Amino acid sequence: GLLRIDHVGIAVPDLDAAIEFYGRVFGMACVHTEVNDDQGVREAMLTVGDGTSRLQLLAPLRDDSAIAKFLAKSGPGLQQIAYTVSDVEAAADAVRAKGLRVLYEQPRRGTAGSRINFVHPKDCGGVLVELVEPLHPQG
Ligand code: V0V
Repeated sequence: GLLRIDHVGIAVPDLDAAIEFYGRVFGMACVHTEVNDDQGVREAMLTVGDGTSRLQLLAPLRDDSAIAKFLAKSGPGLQQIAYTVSDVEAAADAVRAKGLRVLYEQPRRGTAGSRINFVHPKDCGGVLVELVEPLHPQG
């Protein structure tokens, strides 16, 4: 099952400008940045309030990346909601068993050594759902 909301992901054209915006307007702290070449993103993780909620800013590395396509089609904005799971293979299997399309046969590498997979947005009411197994799951 799902443990909690891991993060909410927002597509942005300029990562540094977005980090500056969320810090200045909402006081959010950037706690991690990373380039994920496989996913074609430069990303930043920001904590909200007490640090238990997180926002992920996603900027495209390349024109053919998922984030570049999303920005071209929909513009900047909410791109995904991610749920923490303790076992990403089991979570993906459970979703597949309900007849939904999971994007990858095997999990791929996500932020900070996590393992990730996605449920197709067309099977989730227009929402791209990410399943995240953190490197060090808590609870
Ligand atoms: C596309 N669509 C979306 C969407 N992206 N709907 C809701 N939310 C999104 N994010 C819609 C799109 O408007 C189309 O609607 C339809 O889905 C099919 O789109 P498409 O153009 O045929 O397909 P693509 O090429 O845009 O691909 C969509 C998918 C792609 C979801 C397959 O974005 C993908 O593979 N995403 C998973 C990887 C990802 O998002 N990586 C970046 C984050 P109509 O026009 O048919 O109605 S990386 C990350 O989160 C990391 C590293 C982490 O958390 O650790």
